[in-house]
This record gives sequence, structure tokens and C-alpha cells, in this order.
Amino acid sequence: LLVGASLAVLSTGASALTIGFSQIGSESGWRTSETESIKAEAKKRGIDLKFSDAQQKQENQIKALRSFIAQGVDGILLAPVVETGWDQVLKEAKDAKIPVVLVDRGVKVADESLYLTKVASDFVEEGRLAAAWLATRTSGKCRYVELQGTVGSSAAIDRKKGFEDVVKLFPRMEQARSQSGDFTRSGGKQVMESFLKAEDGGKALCAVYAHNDDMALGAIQAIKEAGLKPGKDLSIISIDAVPDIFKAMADGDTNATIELNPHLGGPAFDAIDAAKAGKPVAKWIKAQGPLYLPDTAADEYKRRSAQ
Ligand code: GYE
Repeated sequence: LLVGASLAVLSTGASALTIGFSQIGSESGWRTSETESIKAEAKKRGIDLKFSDAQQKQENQIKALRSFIAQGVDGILLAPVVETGWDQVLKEAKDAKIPVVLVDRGVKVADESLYLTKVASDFVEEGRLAAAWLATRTSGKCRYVELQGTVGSSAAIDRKKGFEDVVKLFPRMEQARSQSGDFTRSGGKQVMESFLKAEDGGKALCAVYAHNDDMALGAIQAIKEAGLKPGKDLSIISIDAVPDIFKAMADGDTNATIELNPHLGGPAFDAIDAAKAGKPVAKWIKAQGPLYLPDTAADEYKRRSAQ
């Protein structure tokens, strides 16, 4: 009987786990792709994924985590909306011996052992790359505006920092304005409208740096409505590489995007499997992506929208 019972357990496979996923919300096209991708990856692996949408609120994420802990899940994926305020709930997960994998954004905690690993890109590097592209395009002379992501998110903090690291090296690059558009299309449009108003219709502006594609898409609309040509009168660079930004780039409305791979479920689940097997796991599993320019935009749009 005992042998039979253990065989039955084995035959369900090592990955037949129950995993909680606390997602931020659905503020951007990128995030929607990430959600779909992680759900699909869980299904492929036979993982019972408990999905919780926090509607952009940290308090909802903390509640979701406590409910996952109470249910005794085998692991937790957390996409943390902001960077701080996680110590207590992560300690509760650790005390319950539930590994937590951060996906796509990071946290600031006093004790890094409170989470297993982070599967995310290097936002500082993305910001640096964006600024290097802009400096090259404008020969180091540019008065730009910045559309920041969600206030307090690691993605916004670090994309700002990386960009400014490089801008500092060019004495004739200057930030005119910077404000959060909350990573949404409507936020990007609204903030860009106010920037254009405050900047005499935008004539003295040279470029827009948006922390994600959705805000850039909103800004493109605002620029058009103000009677200027996005991608020409104002250079635009953003991050994510969602299908719609390739369409805009192919149409000449924007100039560059930095890719962020949304398929983070595979490495996140692998990390939980490794931890369960007692194998070491790196503290940061880096997702990487190149910068795309208009030359390949039409092809990229076709390829990505067909998927
Ligand atoms: O760039 C943005 C999203 O955390 C990396 O969040 C992610 C960012 C992504 O809403 O579109």
C-alpha cells in the first residue's frame, strides 16, 4: 500500500504544484501579455495557478499573499507594484517556508533572504540605453520630457536613474519636465497634453522618453492633437516592445523601443522547482532585450501581432 501511494505521488510529476500569482493589474499591453504567458506556462507544466489581480493596489497584493500563505501554496509569484513595504508579509511567507519569486519588478527589503529570487530585467541599463540612443540621435543636444511609470515602482525609479546617469554626461541635454503617467496610455496622453501646454505647444521640445510603450502611444496622440508630428518634430523612445509600438514605428510616429520579454513564467517556475529540490538559485535572473528601430518595425509588427 505504501509503495502504491508513493508511486501515485510520483506519477503526478515533480512540478504538479499549487502556486499563487499576485499580479499588479492590467495597466499596460506588456502586463497583459505577461499574465497570459505565465498562465499558459503554468498550464503547460500542470501547475495549479491561483491568480489574483491587485488592481494596482499594494494592500490587495498583501491580502492575496496572506491568503496564499493560509492556503498553504507551494510557492508564490509576486509582481510588486511598488518597491517598499514588503518586509512583514514576505517574512510571513518565509516563516511558512513558501518560496517567493519576484517577477518583473523588484523590492527593497532589509533582508534579501525574504524572497527566493527576482526574474526581471535591469531597468537602470534600459534607461541608460534609451539615453545613449537619444544622445546619439540628437548629437547630445536635446531638451526632453520624461513620462515616468508608477510612482514608487522599481521600474520607474530605475529607468529614471539610468537615463539620468547618461544625460549627466552631455552638458547640452536637458530635462524640461518629468511626471508620472502611471504606465497607462491615458496617463501618458494626459501628462503629455499638460507638458505641451506648459511648453508653448512643444515647439522648443526635442524628445519624449516614456518609461513604457503604452505611455508613448498616449503621448503620440497628444502630440498629433497639438498639431505636431510625433517621431519627427519630437523624437520618441520607450520600453517594452509591445505589438502596437511597432505599428506606430512602422507608421513613422515613434523612433525606438527597448524590448522586455514578457515570458517570465518559465524561469520563475524553474526557480521554485530548484529550491524544492534543494538546488541553489541565483538572486537575480536577468531578462534581456535589444533596442528596435524603424527598419524592422513593419516585420516585427507582423510577427508579433500574428502570435
Ligand atoms: O514596462 C510596464 C508595466 O514592471 C517591467 O510594468 C514592468 C513594467 C512594464 O506596466 O509596461
